[in-house]
Amino acid sequence: MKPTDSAGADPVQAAARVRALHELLSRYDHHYYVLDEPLVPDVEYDRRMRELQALEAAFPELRTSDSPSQRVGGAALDGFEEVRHRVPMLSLANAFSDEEVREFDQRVRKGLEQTRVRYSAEPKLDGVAIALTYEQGELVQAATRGDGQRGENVTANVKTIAAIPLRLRGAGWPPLLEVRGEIYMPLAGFEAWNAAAEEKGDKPLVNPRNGAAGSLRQLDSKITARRPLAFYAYSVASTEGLPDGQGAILEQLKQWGIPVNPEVRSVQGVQGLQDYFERLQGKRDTLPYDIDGVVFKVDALGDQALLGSVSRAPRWALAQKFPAQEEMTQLRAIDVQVGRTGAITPVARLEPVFVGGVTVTNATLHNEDEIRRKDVRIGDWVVVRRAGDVIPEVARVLKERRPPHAQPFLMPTACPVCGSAVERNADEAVARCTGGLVCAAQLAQRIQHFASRQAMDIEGLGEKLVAQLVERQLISSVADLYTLSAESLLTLERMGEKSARNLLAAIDDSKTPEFARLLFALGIREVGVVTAKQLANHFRSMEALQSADCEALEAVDDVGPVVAQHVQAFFREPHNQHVLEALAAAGLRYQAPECLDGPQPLAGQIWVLTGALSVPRSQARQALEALGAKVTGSVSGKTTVLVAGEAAGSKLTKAEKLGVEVWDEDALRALLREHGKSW
Ligand code: I6G
Repeated sequence: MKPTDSAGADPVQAAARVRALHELLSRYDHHYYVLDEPLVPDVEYDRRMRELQALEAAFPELRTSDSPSQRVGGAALDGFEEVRHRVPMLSLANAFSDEEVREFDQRVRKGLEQTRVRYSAEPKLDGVAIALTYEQGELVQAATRGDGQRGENVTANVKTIAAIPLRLRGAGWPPLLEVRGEIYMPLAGFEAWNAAAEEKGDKPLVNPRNGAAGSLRQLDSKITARRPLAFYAYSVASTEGLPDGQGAILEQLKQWGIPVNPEVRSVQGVQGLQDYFERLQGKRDTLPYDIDGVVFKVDALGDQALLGSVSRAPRWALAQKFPAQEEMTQLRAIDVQVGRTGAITPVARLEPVFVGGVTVTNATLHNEDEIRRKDVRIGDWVVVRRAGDVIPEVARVLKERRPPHAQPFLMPTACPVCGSAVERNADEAVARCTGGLVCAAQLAQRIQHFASRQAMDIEGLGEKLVAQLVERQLISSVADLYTLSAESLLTLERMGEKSARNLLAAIDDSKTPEFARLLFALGIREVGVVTAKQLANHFRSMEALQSADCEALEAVDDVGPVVAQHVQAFFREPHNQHVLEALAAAGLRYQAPECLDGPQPLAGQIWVLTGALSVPRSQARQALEALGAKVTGSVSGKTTVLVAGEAAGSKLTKAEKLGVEVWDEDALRALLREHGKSW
């Protein structure tokens, strides 16, 4: 379909096109909001909307109150008119436990003299209740709940919400239909809105519910029109002329184009209520909107009438609430925690508070910027949020309750665990401890990285073993690996003499690594295998690398200002210097990179080394790599040659099974000699 040139259209053509666009856009809305099946991408929707707006601008007499273009908002109001509800908007009785739900079901069964009752169950959205009046199928009024008797006329604002049809679809609707439901702000819209607000330096919305309520209270509906709002219907003011039953009514509303929550279910008896509650509670964190509980309603309209209402709440309905996700408490202190990668996270120590079903004493403050943004101070009253299994967080500060002695937080300059300097890059939110090689909080992970295949390749030093070594304080830095004794290893769980011997041999074998491997093993931030190789080839010695300034570092391929800064921070840290000295003292001697310009006769070949060789395995590997071979740790069908030393085990068996060529050490030596190399 091609857009019409509005300027050139004649009035008859324009009127026909406007009618077609009304139909088209409301069909798009219906598929998007009610059927949850968008028909066209947003850009196409926007194109059609602009076409309609252009036609209405050229022919103002074609602009009707039910035009989809009216969703952009109109002239600002001075205030909201009061609206008297034809039928009072009741509230719901609340239940906070399964016991109260059982009692509700008991009362209902007794009142109806039934043994098992059919209920309609739905999520209870955390939004704003609204009453929508349709006369002859056209939306004529939208009113807030107010005190249940009188609300505010927010029609102009509600008309901007694309999910709410301005005209009902199909046929058969009563001449007067009052639909009630909840206007809410979907979480994605809320987050996008706040991200944009933050970028512009505007005040963010406190939460989706406040976002929805605030949006509806705008006197200028053009502002509401820009807010991401949506709607689900949950009941009607009068059931006259409608099908029998809550579920059937909602189904009918859907046919008329009114969005109904897809989670609505028909359930049987108290077990059905409890199962539904549990299912929704489990699903809560994955829903695209906030809910604070579920609503149960006796389904049959006759039964509802029999039960009636009491003190402004129907006896036939109940809201079962989830435990509150937000609570107030006082922030006693802010400590910092050091994560396994050195990331430093400020943690709020709180007066214990019951929230989200558990007692919370600590909550994350994420990082320094978040603390500044929320203006959190020690001593403040804060709102703590615990949603599902997510770590509790300090959501916001109650500034009006701020005590005069409240103290701003200062990020420590030294790591609380190891005392090393704390660094923070200008483009990062997270502060980090630079004592990667000594910090106990980071030690286990660092050691594992140090020993890993692409680093020092120490076979047999697995996660559980490293955890034990750190826990028993047998090592406090990677250098201590080289002073481990068989006696101390034998004190560990599941460590026999043979394993201890093998491990010590593997550690010893790693004492002559290539320079690049050692660099990678040190775990300098953002220095991966490739960058480590580039740095090693460029500087060729630890001394040259350590004394390089940022300019010299950035001259290396792959190294930008961030990596250069990490390298410098690492070598500046005295703790790291001590570990390098201790490694040297323990006999570690790295090998400067070979000149890689020579011939590469083994290029494209994959070699594996196994068993005991007369030289450390790392040395043999380097010699092979200098000839262009790739040396890997496991045998497969792709392996070119397996070099088997003394007491070779499972790798040799596997190679034989796969028909991989197997050499002994002498054959390898001869090959190296042939190419003018040796070890
Ligand atoms: O189904 C419902 C969802 C939420 C409701 C309801 C509600 O209040 C926020 N309130 C009433 C009075 C009824 N159903 C009948």
